[in-house]
Amino acid sequence: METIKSEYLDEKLVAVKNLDFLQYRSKDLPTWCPGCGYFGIVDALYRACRELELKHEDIVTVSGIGCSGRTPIFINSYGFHTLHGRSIPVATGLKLAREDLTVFAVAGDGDALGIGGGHLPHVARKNINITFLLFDNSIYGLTKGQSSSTTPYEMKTNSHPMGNPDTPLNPVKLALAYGASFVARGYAGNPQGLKDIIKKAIQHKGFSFIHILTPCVTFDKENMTWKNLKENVYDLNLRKEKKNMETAMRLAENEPYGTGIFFQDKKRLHYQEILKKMNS
Ligand SMILES: Cc1ncc(C[n+]2csc(CCOP(=O)(O)OP(=O)(O)O)c2C)c(N)n1
Ligand code: SF4
Repeated sequence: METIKSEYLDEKLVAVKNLDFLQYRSKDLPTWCPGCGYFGIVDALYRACRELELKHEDIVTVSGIGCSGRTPIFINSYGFHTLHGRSIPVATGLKLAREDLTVFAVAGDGDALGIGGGHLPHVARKNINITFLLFDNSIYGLTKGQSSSTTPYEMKTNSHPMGNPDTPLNPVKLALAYGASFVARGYAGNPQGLKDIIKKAIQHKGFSFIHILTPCVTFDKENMTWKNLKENVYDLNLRKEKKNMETAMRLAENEPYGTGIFFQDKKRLHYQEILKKMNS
């Protein structure tokens, strides 16, 4: 695939080895706070698209509302900034209408597990062939630091200055329990590792769920910080365990910082394959 000519990319920079993934970056440079983990996530996404040689016109990124909701604006492809919590149903409709496209749905932890939490079980059980990226910074970023569905118990936030009284959800366990056929976790501070996971998720036939640990440097100074993540994140492959559901559930329960693929069912038919089979 040739690097596209572009008025907004410095061609000399792009010509430097391995920087041509920048062609997937849009001319609207990210408005996220300096140091936000989301920069690492889109970096990984650009690299995955480049390595799979996806055409710009064949990619669609669908988002909800939140700082994460701005993601499609920063990708040089098609995108849809939808309603709060609705990236999954919109991405589902799109994929059903245009099976040929690579469809990403993205959402923050509030977007995905709070207001939009009801969509996750259904996209998983139907095995819709899209890639879902959950940007989990364990806080509401855009609305200035309220507790979310993944904020740790007792953590002080702007909505709970005396401490969060709620028990957090475990996104990987949820995705496994809902029957997602591909469940993984990545880390915004390791774009190369996250890129490899995203590539495998795109290639997976069925619903792929990627839980991404990513700091909100502005509103979380104690939990999901760069320092905390850097010290604790590790590669699950080091565990050398069999990749079955039982192991995946145990790792999801016990290893909040393990990254890699927890579970993948390569044999299960995805939704459109099932419909074709039924109609044949
Ligand atoms: C129906 C509706 N309810 C509430 C809001 C306010 N709101 C906007 S973004 C957001 C939460 C954002 O947090 P998260 O999904 O974790 O994303 P982040 O900003 O951290 O990327 C809320 C509550 C809204 N825009 N629409
Ligand atoms: S508020 Fe938090 S999540 Fe939003 S851009 Fe800033 S650092 Fe990132």
